[in-house]
Amino acid sequence: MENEKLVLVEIREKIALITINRVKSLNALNREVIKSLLEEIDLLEKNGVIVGILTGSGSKSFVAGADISEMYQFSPLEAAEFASLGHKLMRNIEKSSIIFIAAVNGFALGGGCELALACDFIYASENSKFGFPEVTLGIIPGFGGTVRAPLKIGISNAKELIFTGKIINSNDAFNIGLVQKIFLQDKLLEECWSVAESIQKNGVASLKVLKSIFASTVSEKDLLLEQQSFASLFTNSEQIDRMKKFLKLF
Ligand code: CO8
Repeated sequence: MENEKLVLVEIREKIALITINRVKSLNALNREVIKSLLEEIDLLEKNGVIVGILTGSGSKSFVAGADISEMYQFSPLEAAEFASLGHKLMRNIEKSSIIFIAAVNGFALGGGCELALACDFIYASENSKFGFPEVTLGIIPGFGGTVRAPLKIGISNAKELIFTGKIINSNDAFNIGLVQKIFLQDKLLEECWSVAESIQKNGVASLKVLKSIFASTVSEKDLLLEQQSFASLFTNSEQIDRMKKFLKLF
């Protein structure tokens, strides 16, 4: 089990299923997972994959956020490096020529919700849950959520979710435009493959040009501001206290 790959990839007909595989931690993103995702996505692009379906292992979680057990002891410098690594992954997904469908099969919280937002659109299982619990941990979204959520769901919906840290179900996520379609959990991947096949039949050059146009709608300057603000909170005892509380360390 220890030696299992953190990211699993299956390719069929220029469509790749990419599965984050850390089931025991609800697929939380640590540095290793982020680096593996970066490497796998780079390889897929080099191999001419046209559509990627990104999901989480198991039936409970897509990604339950950045790994709190790794983050809680970060210095501001380490937090800045982690945010930079996460931003690189999200931006690579956005700028890549591959069209990414997030297949959200459970919790998509914090960095998990941000990862889904970096994909081109989101399909979800009916049991999925979304939110930005960062404020409950004394931090802020640090993988681009403050930039991409307002673009996708509007500034007030984004502020409501981010300021409250509340967790919403798939129907509420659908109603604010965060999720494009909801499926029964055992049909989610099948439906994603079917849409991926319909996209994959289209002109490859058209898809590539579209990806780059859409990527340019996200402001690099705003992403950098979030990255720097995120790191600044790691000088604050609230962050350590709140994260230790989640980890039951006192
Ligand atoms: N990090 C590390 N471990 C986690 C995480 C996480 N984000 N989420 C769950 N786990 C672990 C739990 O600690 C637990 O481990 P163990 O079995 O060893 O005790 C295991 O996964 C199962 O979790 P639970 O027992 O808590 O399962 P429940 O069904 O009771 O609850 C929840 C599920 C509601 C998802 C709950 O686990 C939870 O609240 N998780 C944390 C969610 C969260 O706050 N996510 C946001 C994290 S912050 C973030 O993502 C910031 C992103 C920006 C980073 C910027 C770069 C630096």
